[in-house]
Amino acid sequence: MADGAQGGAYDVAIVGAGFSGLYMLHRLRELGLSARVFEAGPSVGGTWYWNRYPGARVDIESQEYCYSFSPELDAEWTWSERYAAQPELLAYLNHVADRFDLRPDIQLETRVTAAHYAEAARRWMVTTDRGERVTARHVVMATGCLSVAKEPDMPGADSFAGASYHTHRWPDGGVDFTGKRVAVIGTGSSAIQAIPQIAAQAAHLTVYQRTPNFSVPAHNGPTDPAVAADWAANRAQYRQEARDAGFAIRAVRQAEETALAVSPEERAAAFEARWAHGGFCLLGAYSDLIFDKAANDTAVAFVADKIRSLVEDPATAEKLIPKTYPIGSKRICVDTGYYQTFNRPNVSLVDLIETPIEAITPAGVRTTAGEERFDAIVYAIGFDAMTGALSKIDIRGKGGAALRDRWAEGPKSYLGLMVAGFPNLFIVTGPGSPSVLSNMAVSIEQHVEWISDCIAWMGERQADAIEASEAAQEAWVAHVNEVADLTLYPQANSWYLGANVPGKPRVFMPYIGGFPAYREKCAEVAAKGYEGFLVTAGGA
Ligand code: NA7
Repeated sequence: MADGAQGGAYDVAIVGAGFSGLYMLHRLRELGLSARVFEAGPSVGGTWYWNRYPGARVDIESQEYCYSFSPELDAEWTWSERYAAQPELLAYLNHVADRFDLRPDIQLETRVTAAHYAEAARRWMVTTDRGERVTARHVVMATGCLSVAKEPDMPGADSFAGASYHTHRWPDGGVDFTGKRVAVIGTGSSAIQAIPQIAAQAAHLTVYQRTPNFSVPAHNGPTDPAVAADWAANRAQYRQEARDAGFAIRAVRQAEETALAVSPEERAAAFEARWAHGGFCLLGAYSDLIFDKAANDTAVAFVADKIRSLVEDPATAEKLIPKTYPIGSKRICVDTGYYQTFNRPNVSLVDLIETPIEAITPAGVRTTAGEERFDAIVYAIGFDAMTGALSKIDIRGKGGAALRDRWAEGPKSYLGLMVAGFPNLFIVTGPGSPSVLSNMAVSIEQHVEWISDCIAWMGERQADAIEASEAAQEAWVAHVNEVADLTLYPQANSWYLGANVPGKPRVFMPYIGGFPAYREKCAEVAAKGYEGFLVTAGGA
């Protein structure tokens, strides 16, 4: 039976009102359960509320980066561009909140600070930064994989007299850089989207690059009416094709042949065609690009030549070409005019490997080559990915064990969904699931549906607790590592490995075995009565 929502007692407490939290609430409502969403931000939207820096847009085509659960929602929403920009994505999520009347159960500007499991009562005690305490049978962490930003750790960062910005929390209403001397620190996806926009406005832009990234053109533009019509006619089939694709991204168009099985001319033509199409599909050109270093080298060489052809100054081009890790082993960026921006007379590039930052000073940035003065510094330095948001909350399971202690050596979970010792605590797209190595929209729907089905199943059996068994968790973690080691991914110092956060254990966090295999495994586990989980009813 569903708990009433009186007295702050819910069936489910959901943390976060982004893509995951909104759909989770909708599904639970359909089951007749009481649920409350706690969202730290002043709006729904999660990632797409916070990341509103200039140029912020999704790197997966909009037609497949959205919910698929409601044909009515699909029918009434149109995407104006091939890759939606942040304002449109935020408008979409707000529309979803309104359309499904979700707002009454969402509490904004409320950060969950703690969640403690009361073993005898089999309930979670959830505490917020407003001093509220509510209880819930289940907690769903819909906290996002890239929601806790890294803070500038360079000496003197607080001393800068100009304006400091972080791409992750851009001021409402934007920033006017006209006439300003601006520094951007970082060259990840956020910076690569922001740099062309800032360069077009600023008097001068200096880009501080520690590790160059591989970037491919988006070829973004207004939605092609023929593409929209094709999707409208074949949406169900295309969505299924996405679910059946390794990264759950239909547009990758994964080829089956291997790179070295074809002639260099044929390979060049294939890469060229995919570069002309734009986006992640370059990595789908051959099946062995993420497994075989020699195959990968062919794609590296292709992109390096592209960079050389796009950047007029040969020395700058060489600095922009990644040389220390395989292509794809860090998420490739999808850009609009990134490399060409370095041809502008008002843009310069500083290679921090050659001349590292010594300090941020009151006037600007000092590297080993000297000090440069700025009016504004933009930090685009990334996130404490995948575990950051969970570690920030004081989560305590059975015996008062803290999740952050259990994960001190790296995150362990069963299917990225649950953690042994933390009954009734679900994670959406947690470490150990495909999450950031997949189309998040597809992965989120699969997780939300699995979790709500599980909660419904428990309700039917009057089960009051479910948790991952230690044995199933250990076996899954071993499998996640085993498949990661079959690929080139661990060769890059990426945030997939926690390598971007000093002191974070080096563990490959997402599951690289492919979304279809993962989805099948989750379905099989559920079909076998939640195999690998311990289920208790009435204390038994
Ligand atoms: P990323 O991809 O983690 O990029 C962060 C960038 O900031 C990257 O170039 C880092 O260089 C650089 N960085 C981080 N710390 C420093 C310091 N201390 N000094 C200089 N440079 C630094 O984050 P994004 O926000 O761009 O993108 C995250 C994801 O969002 C992206 O993959 C998409 O999925 C969307 P490093 O590589 O560590 O040498």
